[in-house]
Amino acid sequence: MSEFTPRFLADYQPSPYRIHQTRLVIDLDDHKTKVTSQLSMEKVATDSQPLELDGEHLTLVSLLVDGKEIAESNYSVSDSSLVIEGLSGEFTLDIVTEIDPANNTALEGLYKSGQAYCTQCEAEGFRRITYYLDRPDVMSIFTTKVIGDKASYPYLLANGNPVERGQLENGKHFVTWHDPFPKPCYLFALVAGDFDLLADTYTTSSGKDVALEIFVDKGNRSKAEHAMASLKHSMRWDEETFGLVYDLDIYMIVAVDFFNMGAMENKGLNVFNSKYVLADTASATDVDFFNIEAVIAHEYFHNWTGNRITCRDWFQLSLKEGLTVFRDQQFSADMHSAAVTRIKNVKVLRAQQFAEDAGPMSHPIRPEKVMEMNNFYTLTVYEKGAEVIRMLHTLLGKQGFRAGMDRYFEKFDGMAVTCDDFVNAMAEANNRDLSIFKRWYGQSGTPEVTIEKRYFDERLHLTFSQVTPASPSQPEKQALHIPIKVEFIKPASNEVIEELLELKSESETWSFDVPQSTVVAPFAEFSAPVKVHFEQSDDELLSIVEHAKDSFSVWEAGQSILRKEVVRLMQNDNDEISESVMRTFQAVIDADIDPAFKALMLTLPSFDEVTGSEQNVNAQALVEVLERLKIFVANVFEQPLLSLFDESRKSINSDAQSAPGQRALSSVVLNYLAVKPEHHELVSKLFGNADNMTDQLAALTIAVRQQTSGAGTLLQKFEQQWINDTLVMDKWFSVNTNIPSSDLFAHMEALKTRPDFEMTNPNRVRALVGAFAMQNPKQFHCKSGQGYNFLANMVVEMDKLNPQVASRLITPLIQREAFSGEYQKLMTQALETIIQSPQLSKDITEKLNAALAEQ
Ligand code: 7MF
Ligand code: ZN
Repeated sequence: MSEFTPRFLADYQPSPYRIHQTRLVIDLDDHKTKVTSQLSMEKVATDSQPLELDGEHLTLVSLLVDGKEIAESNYSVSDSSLVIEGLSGEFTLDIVTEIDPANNTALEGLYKSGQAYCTQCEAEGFRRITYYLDRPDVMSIFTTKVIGDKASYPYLLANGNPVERGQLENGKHFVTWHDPFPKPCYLFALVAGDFDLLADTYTTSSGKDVALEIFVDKGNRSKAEHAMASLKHSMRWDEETFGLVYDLDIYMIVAVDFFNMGAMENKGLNVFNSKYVLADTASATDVDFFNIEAVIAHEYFHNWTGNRITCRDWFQLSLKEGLTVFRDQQFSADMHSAAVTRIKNVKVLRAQQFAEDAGPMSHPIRPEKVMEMNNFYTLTVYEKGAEVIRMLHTLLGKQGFRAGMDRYFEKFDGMAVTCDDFVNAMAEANNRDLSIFKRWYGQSGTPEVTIEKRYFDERLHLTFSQVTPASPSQPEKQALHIPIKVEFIKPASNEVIEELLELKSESETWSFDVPQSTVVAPFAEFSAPVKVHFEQSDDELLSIVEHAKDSFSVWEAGQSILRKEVVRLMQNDNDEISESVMRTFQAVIDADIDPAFKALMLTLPSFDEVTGSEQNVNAQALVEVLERLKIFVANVFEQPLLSLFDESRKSINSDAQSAPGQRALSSVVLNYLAVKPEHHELVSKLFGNADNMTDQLAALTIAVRQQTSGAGTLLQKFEQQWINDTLVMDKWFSVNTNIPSSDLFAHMEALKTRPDFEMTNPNRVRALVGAFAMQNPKQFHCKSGQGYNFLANMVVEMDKLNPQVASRLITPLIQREAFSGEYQKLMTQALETIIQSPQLSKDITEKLNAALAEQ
């Protein structure tokens, strides 16, 4: 266990050596790829530190210093480094290593995805390609010559611009690429393969033509059109919103089937998980289309926030990720409904990030201690990180934020910097003191804000108090700088007043000249990532639903009524639904609002949203209450829901623009109706008539969850139709894990033995194992512990092949805090079986240590 040691932010030291130029020659071969690296280096430190190059899973073939061999006593090789002594001033290293991409199941460094070679270097994958200073503050100019068999690999790609190409003997050819921008090695990329190419051009606002190229598996070209349109929209948006223009002559995207994450922003050569590129209406859902656009935008936006200005060290990851997620969220909000986009972001934050921040791996958005960097690509760094940027945007205003961004690029373009540097640029450009605000970067845990309301002296007095729960590494938490947008809804007129309050201490009171029964809607737009405690009557909440201007506040008030109902039903098994819930549903069903927003208003809080805010939850009781509430609603509103279903189905054909919203609404409505067997026919009809994946998958999912009599047949039909489409078959595997009965376990074992279930394909494993643990709380939390044990076994199996993916899968097992004792005990037992296995990865070890230390 203790063979692994953590690194600390406090220990950061600049690199004693620089790498001015990196010249690579990569001669591709499945098992013996030869990597020749010529590094033009300089020692900048004056003390006697040796050069320590990182390297893992490498075979060192040869090493020259300034063209000459050196004595064996002057260097040493271990399984993680090459250390060279006696270097000074400027010198050149020639290093030849050999690697085995075909056996690289971890999918880090250079590996094979199907027939193609590709790379993934962030965070520390470059060290699996050659010995190097694998840290983001070492920036170098790369020239990369790629050599491969011409018939099998007609496309040989790397970062930057192609500068030379030619034929070689034995059917090989080569292409040399030069990237003029200095970059850290985590942004290096290489791809070789045979693809279909979708090509286009984009003219920047400064009049330059950029070649846009998307490479996909043969036969999939038409499925890249949406990604291409999304790329052009992203490029235009960044010019218009931030004045940021693309800087190379070519922008390439390659879609691969075997990928650990969503996508990667390598300079000029993004590599994407094919699920975030390929789409047509028959095979991809509206949500897929939305996500593709968002991921394309995210990776594109990294070109400025991440690549042009990068991170000094990996503790600063949120510098690029929080900021880039904020940028992609703003882009999605501009391209679609801002309200719906914001609510969806908040749902993810509360359901997932809040749980992470309450669990054993809780960390600040700028962590202080890291054992395995891959474990810190988290919802906290990304999503809470984006919320922290959003708070700056709220505090400084749109123009102030833009001024801060301009200042940031002026000061730091071409550099590797820190989160502090970013906030300082914002502070300087706006002449503001953000010293208290900076605490958001260093403090973990979700702050809790309690609001007290009093009325006297003809004024309304609001007291806001904040507490961040203590955590083992941070027993004393400081007060944070919290922007609080508040709406006041005046009685009778329902006139709305908006205020922005800034809470900077433990507690503060503001008073307002408004009438006595003014309704207060705090945290409009979800202006800070906090939990709020505020006693509000159902009448007040209903008044917010009806009159608040901010759509987030409207949705939040509706959800508060539903959350209160869930908690109430957990305490007694009363068969009535409260008057307020009835009034909310009635008002929403009747309201003339955007269908996508109506769909969100009619959606009950999810299992994860409830466990993200409640404690000591009996998981089975919660599943049962959510089911009961669904049945109540279906019974009481049967007729209006039927009409709503008909209406939304009709308007899909008449208005293409609102069709995704209407489809979302009709599936939320059908989800209620389908609890009644007499409406199962609607489900099979939706499936049978579907000409798009959104409807087809919605119908199939509802059929499986409700176990309609036709469910088995629909699963078969779907499988027959899509057996040759990998991405759609991932959906099929996922739907299968929604079976509510305990037959599921035998069924999943059978699924695992299918030839198309491969443990080496992360998408397929997540489709089965991830979907089960996240989407089927009833069986995952079953009282036999079978659900937990299934996950534990899969984690152990996966860890041997791909530690990064295993380490993400384990998440629901280590987040025990919300559950009552019996569940926590069973989860802990499952974790204890994992720790028995020999040779666990650093990734899994770090999480197990954290989780088991808690007990
Ligand atoms: C949108 O951040 C939002 C987040 C790292 C890999 C992509 O660009 C990235 C990479 C992980 C987790 C989430 C995302 C990414 C990664 C991601 C993708 C699209 N730098 Br790990
Ligand atoms: Zn990113």
